[in-house]
Amino acid sequence: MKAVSKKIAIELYKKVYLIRSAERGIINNYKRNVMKSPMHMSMGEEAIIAGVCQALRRQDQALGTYRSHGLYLAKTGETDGFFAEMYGKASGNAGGKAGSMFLSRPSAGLVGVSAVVATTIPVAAGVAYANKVKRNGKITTVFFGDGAIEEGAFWESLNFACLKKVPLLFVCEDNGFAIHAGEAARHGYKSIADIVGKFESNVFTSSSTDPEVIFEIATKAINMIKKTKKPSFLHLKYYRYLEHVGVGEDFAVGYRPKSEFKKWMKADPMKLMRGNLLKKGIREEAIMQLEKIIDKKVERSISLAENAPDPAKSELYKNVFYEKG
Ligand SMILES: Cc1ncc(C[n+]2csc(CCOP(=O)(O)OP(=O)(O)O)c2C)c(N)n1
Repeated sequence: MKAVSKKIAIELYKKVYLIRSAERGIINNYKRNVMKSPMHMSMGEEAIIAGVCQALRRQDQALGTYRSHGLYLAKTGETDGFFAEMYGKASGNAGGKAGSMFLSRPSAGLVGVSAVVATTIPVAAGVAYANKVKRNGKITTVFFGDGAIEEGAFWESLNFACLKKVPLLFVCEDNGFAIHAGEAARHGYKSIADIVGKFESNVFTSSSTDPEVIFEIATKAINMIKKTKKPSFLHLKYYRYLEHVGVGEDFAVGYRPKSEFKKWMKADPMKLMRGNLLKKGIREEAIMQLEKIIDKKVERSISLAENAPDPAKSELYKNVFYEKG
């Protein structure tokens, strides 16, 4: 692995820490029932999100799933609209109508995310195809869980993207579970990387939780899209720290042992990235200062969201599809 510069390492840590800090803010307040949106937390997946987003330019696009707090924060860097959206307030990024599961910010390249498994994959293939036709040089990324591979939409999109050679980066974030169902109960195949490798694509795999490693792989994958004019596919393993939906642990359910969590925690993305900064000679006090700034930004956004007005009644039917009846 080539050494990542100090500048990029700091940017990676800022992304990872922002995601962790923002989600801590959600956990601390969610139990007061002030945020009405179901929460699918990003904790554990930060290396993937930070690493891939760091390899993208602002104008490059991303689409994701209901588990996209991290993606929104890494792609936009903003927290005011994020938290107001969690609180369903008028100042929310989508006026309080999207909540946690439908985040978007096209101006920062976040095209959209969806609560319906696999639905943004064909949209991403279309966005990437449009970029190819327009010759604008943009790269599109689509993040999805391993459960999405069981949907026909994934295979149709993969085939279309490889046939038309669109500038698309597929990112499979594989935590081994679809809600509580493990791989053995779902997969009729041995290795997704082997299968996708038979398509006209560039395939990369990793189970690293080091944001620097993921950044390097994502950079290679993007360079390969440009060089070969074929889509790239990342198969990346991670461990979901919290329950499928909600802000607590779920080890008592019995589908996965806490010992696994403890093993993955030894290579926690935030811990690894903090260690990387220290190894690069960045001082502990400088890191703490950076963390303090991010925590303050999160606290301020939460306070603004708490005190923001609800959307006006007159806004209820604006920008939504509904049947008059
Ligand atoms: C089309 C569709 N089928 C079923 C569901 C219910 N559902 C929500 S999340 C989920 C599991 C998806 O697992 P995975 O894609 O691996 O993502 P993860 O939640 O692990 O990030 C399911 C089945 C849904 N939202 N959409």
